[in-house]
Amino acid sequence: MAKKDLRPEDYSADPAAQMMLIRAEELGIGTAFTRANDMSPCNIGGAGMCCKLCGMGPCRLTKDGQTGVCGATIDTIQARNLIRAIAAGSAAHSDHGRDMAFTLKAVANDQTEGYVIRDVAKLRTVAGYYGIPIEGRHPKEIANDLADLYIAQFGQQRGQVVLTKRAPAKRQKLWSENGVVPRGIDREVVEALHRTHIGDDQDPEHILSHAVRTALADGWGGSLIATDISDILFGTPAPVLGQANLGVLKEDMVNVVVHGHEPTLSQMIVAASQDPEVIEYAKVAGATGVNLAGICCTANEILSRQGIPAAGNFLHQELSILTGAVEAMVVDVQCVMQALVQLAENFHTKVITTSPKVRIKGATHIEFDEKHALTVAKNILKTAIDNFKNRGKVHIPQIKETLVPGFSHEYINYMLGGSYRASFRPLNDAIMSGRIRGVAAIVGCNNPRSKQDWLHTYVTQKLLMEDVLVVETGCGAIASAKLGLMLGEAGLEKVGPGLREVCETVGIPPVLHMGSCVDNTRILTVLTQIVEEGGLGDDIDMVPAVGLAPEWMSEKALAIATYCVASGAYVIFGGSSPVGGMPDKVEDSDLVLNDIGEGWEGIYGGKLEFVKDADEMIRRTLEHIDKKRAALGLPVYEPTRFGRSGDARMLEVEALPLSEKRAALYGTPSLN
Ligand code: XCC
Ligand code: SF4
Repeated sequence: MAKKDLRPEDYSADPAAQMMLIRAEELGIGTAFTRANDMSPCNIGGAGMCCKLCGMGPCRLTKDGQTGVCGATIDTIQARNLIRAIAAGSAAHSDHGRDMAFTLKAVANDQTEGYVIRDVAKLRTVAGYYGIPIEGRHPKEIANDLADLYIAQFGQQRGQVVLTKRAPAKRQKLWSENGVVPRGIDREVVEALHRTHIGDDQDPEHILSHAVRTALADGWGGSLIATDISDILFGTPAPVLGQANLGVLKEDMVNVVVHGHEPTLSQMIVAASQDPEVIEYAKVAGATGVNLAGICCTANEILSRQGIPAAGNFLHQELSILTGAVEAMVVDVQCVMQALVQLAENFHTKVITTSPKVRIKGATHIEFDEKHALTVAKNILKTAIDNFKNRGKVHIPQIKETLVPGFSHEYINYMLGGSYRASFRPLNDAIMSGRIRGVAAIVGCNNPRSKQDWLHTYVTQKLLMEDVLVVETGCGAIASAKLGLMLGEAGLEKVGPGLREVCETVGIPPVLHMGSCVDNTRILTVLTQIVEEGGLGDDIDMVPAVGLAPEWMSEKALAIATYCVASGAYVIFGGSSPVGGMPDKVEDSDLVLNDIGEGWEGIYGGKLEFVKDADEMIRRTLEHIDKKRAALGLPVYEPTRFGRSGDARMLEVEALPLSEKRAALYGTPSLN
């Protein structure tokens, strides 16, 4: 029984999603949207005040001064719940990083099928950070040493995760003084679980300090390893032309949707889909070929490297199956809804699990293994092609947008100065002069408890008008892509004049797609490089920048938030706080909330806040940016000071036909 009478336009801001929700209703099929409406969240658990860490409980605390059976207070219970979520999020990212490190090791030793080291320059740069010898060595030798070093970071017991040395010097000192330098990635996750077992760490601040160390093991550890190695093996992203939304599915082709996170699988499926033998097999089956499309971060991985279209973000996983046009949805790890299998039973779609870690009852399991990667990928595609004949009626919304993704930190560096003068100087200068007021990283998930994509795109658009440069990853990036914000001519007229001038001069969209969620580490790298370039302070907390995750839902998002805060960023999350307490009813339930806000700000210069209202998120973002500008002695942001120089060119570009506009603004994007 639905709690509220909601219409498709209340569920999602995306017209393609609205069309599929109407279709779902016609068919009488439920989705996460309607299930969220049917299921009200538990208010005690939602406030972080329910403990089920032992068999004496679960203890649900609802009154001031109340404790659990063991005597645990509300603060302790909230801190334990939060650190467990952060540990799970860090574990997910880092286990992905571990698998990447094993893949690199196997590639270096010729034990895989189909993979090569695609970006030798990045391999050499990364190896150089750690003093791994480079000169005169074969890339595979360097890769072997780097893989060994990275694999060792997971099981390391003492010392410091080596990747933390890539943070600004002042930041490293601060971490060390506060005892939060991660020693080994797995060790911090295990210790988080140990500390929260019944009868262990019961000082909320002490627990939260370890939460920081655990999250740092993710951001400056597991996730950064994942990004580094993905770039080395599959290429560091550079701008390509891509498309996003359900309209990328094709009526005359075998549609294979890849969903999840690890690029090892999706990259090989991309390769297999271009194999003449596979294309021929599809033709024999009556299709014109195989059409790949991504969902969630898998989408981001192959979109930002090869321009493979994105069918959508998190809440599009069920909607894509509802088109009736998907022969197979191939999933690996994370953010894959169990509901897919039951939903797929209404259609011909096969849900194919591939990871040895993930099975879903009722799904087809074809285990992926890097030793036979290309063979397995071809088998998966053939299974999809064999299923083409079973397709019934299709309903593909003819809605899609074009975008230019692929803004890795390396590419930003290059685009600002070219190969010989690659530098962040122009970006720093633009921020210092006030052309760019500041930077916002808008990231994170969809959450059916809030209208899909609405918060993301509202906040993004408002900040662009305020001359804030926006960088995005994850499902948030796909939200902006679907709305056409990642292509300049669709958006530059709605962008503040100073930012517009910079976008026109450099030839970039006002919203930069920086990759998947593990690639939030690219944002850390950009911030570090801004600091190292000079003029904007000597640590990340001095840069006029804010991180936002307006529609977050996953535990990984909490890990990301925490490592960003510990790196010095002000982070604003939408929705409700997992440690929100009920301060109007239970007064002593806001200690943890204050601790991760003002408390962390006092130590790390960054803070984590949960803000429901979109305009309030924007207000706080701008207030923070302006405060940081003032602290650096930069000119007060002045909206009318810049932009005239760009108007004449903009009018010229406006007069061009659409096909030429893109080239005039960005040059000709490469398509490989
Ligand atoms: Fe998952 Fe990474 Fe969230 Fe999207 S944004 S719903 S975590 S896929 Ni990371
Ligand atoms: Fe209750 Fe304490 Fe057990 Fe938690 S650990 S369930 S508060 S008795």
